Amino acid sequence: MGTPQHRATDAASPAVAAAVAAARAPGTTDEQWATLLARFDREIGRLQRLFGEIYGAGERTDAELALLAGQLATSWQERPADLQELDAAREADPSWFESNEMVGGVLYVDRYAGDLDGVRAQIPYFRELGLTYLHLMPLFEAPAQNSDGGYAVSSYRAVNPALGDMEGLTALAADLRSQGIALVLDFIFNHTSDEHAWARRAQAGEPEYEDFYWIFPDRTMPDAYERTVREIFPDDHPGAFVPIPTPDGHGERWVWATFHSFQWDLNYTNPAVFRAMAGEMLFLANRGVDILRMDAVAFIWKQLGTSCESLPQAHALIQAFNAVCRIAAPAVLFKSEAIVHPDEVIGYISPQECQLSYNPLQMALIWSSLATRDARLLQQALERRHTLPPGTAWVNYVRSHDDIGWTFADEDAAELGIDGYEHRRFLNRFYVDRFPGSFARGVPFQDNPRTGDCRIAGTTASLAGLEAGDPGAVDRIVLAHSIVLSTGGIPLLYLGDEVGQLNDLGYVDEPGHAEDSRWVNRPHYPAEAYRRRLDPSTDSGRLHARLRRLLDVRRTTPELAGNRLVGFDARNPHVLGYQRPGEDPDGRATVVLCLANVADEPQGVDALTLSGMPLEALDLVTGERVGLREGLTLPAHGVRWLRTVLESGPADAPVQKPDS
Ligand code: OTU
Repeated sequence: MGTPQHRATDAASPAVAAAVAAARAPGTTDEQWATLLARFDREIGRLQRLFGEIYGAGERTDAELALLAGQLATSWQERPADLQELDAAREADPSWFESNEMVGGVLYVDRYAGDLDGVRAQIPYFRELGLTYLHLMPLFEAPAQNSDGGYAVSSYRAVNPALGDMEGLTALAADLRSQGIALVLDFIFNHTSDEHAWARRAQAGEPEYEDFYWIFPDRTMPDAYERTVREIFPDDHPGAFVPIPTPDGHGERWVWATFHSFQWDLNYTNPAVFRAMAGEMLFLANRGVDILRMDAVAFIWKQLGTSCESLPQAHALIQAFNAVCRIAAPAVLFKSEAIVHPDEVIGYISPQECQLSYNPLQMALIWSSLATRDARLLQQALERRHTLPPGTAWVNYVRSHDDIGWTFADEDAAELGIDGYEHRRFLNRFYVDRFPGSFARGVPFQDNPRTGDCRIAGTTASLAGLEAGDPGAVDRIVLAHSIVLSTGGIPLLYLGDEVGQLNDLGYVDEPGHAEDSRWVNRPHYPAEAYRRRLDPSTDSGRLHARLRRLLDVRRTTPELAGNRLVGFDARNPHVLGYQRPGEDPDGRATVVLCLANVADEPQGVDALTLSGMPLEALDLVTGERVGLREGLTLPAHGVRWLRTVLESGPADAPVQKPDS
């Protein structure tokens, strides 16, 4: 391979080159070393630039970068051989996650399966569903009660002993991978718990660790920051800061805690924090994690006089973490968790930042369309806000473990004559059953009478009408899932929803959960519903069979890969329409036309509207041929995935323009 050793020195400072060279381990082959140096060559210039943007150019920054570079070189060399192979394989196939075979599931280890062995025991069921991606909710060491469902991490290197241990997690990651399932874990990098060793040492007054957090001796700076930041969990504490004792225990000081008082925000203006967290990230990567869910990305950079959300440095920091992975664990992808205005959500998505992102707009508007029986806001979002940069993908979901916030753009709604404020008020009332005739049985979350802010919580089934006994419930659940399965991206199932699990009102009696209504939508494994799943005379059975069918069809429908979507104006406000152009398994240019009726009565798409389509289509779900010349009728909450073969023209010729 010549003398590739010199190339890393070209792109970086001599200090970086020296640190990398010094990190070479005796067992590393020339070929491995050349591979690593090539990655440094590709990424180190970018990392250096980002460090300059974040920390300012200077000797301290250079020294930190050199330390980091050495750490990266060591980490990749310590990476198990199978993961090093995976690195190369995914570099060679960077769009692996855009396949129509990708399907995700998410679960709490303790609630769904007891422990990590219980998760392993469920692998046959995951295979039955066709999962290729499994998100285990935070499973790290955390405070006994105050853990925010694991989002308050006390050690990133230790598994909560009730669930298993690190060896067990590593083994499970390998088992999942051997079954074609990628492991997704959270990277909770905005904050640690107040029981993390760093927080304890800060509490004890060690200056090195006080500098890991935002600690102030009095209210001067907290007051100044709080003039411009949002309250995220007002039920827990007002503002962004909470009081903590001084090291001597006699006085009071203030620490930044965006979420709960026991979740302390890390101070990324300190480069030592970045380096420490890069170390934790790579530790997890080397255990076999495939995708890191980047928690609370919007909050990681603070600046006086701003909202302290989605600031440019937040992006620079995530890009720097991305560069770290490209060098030391290139198989790993990031998924952005930004549940904010759609203009901000998109800002985190690129191959250089987060390759994947939750799609909170689609999620919120699915529920909006079911409440209003009007598909237009969702239609507009699909036509306007669905496109992504190449090399990235949405993670589409019906609901998550969190609350549902109505994160659509008011400007978009205004174009349809909808007042954003009033619409959110309506949706909140509708979904907590304070609207006459509502089929939904959700509960309010963080109802803030002072600001008028409110979000809602509930399982898919309870929100869709199953708890209320509404006859449309199963159809609505299928409809919601058909959208996340067919619009493009990775569909993510909240496991248990596929058998219609209902709200868990028992959470109020669980230690530490009563104050957080999101626990209503985090039920324990719904054993009864799972038992009924093969019985077609039950709601669970009907739901499971229909979702299984959609999952199977998705897997064998190549048009559903990737993200290309062309709107289809069904000329009926109750009917959502979109086309997925592509090629069928025989290589013919095709379009899959997806239609969904969000109304409670049958709705038609007339013959004129369909006149631009070929004469007939194949209904992919029922296997029937469907004539398109007479128009179509969709039953209440009905869904169709119709493949038409284009008579001529290239695969990318759209059948109908969004505005025609
Ligand atoms: C995330 O959510 C997690 O999903 C939550 O479960 C955690 O409690 C929280 O971070 C703290 O770790 O406010 O209501 O995008 O919507 O980051 C959920 C902004 C949350 C927030 C999101 C946060």
